[in-house]
Amino acid sequence: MTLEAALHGALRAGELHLEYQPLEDECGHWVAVEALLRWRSPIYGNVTPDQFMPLAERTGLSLALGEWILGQACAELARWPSLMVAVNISARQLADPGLSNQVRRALEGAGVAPERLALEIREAEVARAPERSHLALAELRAVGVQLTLDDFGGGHANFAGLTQLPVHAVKLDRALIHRMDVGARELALVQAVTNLARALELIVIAKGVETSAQRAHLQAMGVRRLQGFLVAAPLSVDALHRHMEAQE
Ligand code: G
Ligand code: G
Ligand code: NA
Ligand code: MN
Repeated sequence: MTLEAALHGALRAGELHLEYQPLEDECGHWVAVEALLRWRSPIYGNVTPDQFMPLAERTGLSLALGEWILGQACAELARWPSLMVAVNISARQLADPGLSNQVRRALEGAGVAPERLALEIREAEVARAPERSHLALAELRAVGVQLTLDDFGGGHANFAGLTQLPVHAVKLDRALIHRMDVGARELALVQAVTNLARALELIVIAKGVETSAQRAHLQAMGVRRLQGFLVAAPLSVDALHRHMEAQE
């Protein structure tokens, strides 16, 4: 069976699930989680989204996957009243005129308030279709969800466009965070991007934080949301649940 055929059956066969990677606040409390799609295929073994999302985008299957992910993440979120959940939205989904209604239905179905859902849109995708993306984001914003520009500063940075983009937060690209270890100029870059975002009244989130030196620098810069292996790797629902019970 081809990967494409296997992926088509995966949703119905229950081979997909979500893991959740936490984001910590300045006190080290977990305040949000990012939903990350996982596929355990009986034929191909564990397949990462890097391997199958491009295929799902080409075939349009990412629309059905995306709808399932939104519903599942909202349903699972109902278990953790103190957390927000972030869901990645693909380019196809963002281009789909039905997206904002789909988001509304997922929230209503799970009885989750819109403010507790964040949607992450990759900057590269906004850059590819700026006008259409802008309209889609404005519509989602009207639903009341939080909007995050993902992988910000990762080579597609459109600083001029950022002043008009209806997002609440930017998530700094992992490469920016990793390069902080290189030296003072790399640190200065992260500081400058952070200052820019803050001047535009955007929340700044860092992903890919792996070392306590990175955490210390980011905290000194006033970055209050950190995500990465230093905080925690992506967790199963059960592992997250155990942690949340212990944190209460
Ligand atoms: O979690 P992992 O390293 O396997 O993710 C690899 C890539 O796939 C990342 O860029 C991530 O944003 C993306 N990804 C993970 N889960 C989802 C999802 O639910 N929807 C979309 N569109 N992308 C996802
Ligand atoms: O592109 P995105 O950040 O959405 O990809 C998420 C994936 O990145 C997760 O599946 C996870 O395995 C991986 N990841 C999460 N935290 C870190 C980190 O601190 N360092 C690295 N290298 N990868 C990470
Ligand atoms: Na990855
Ligand atoms: Mn993301």
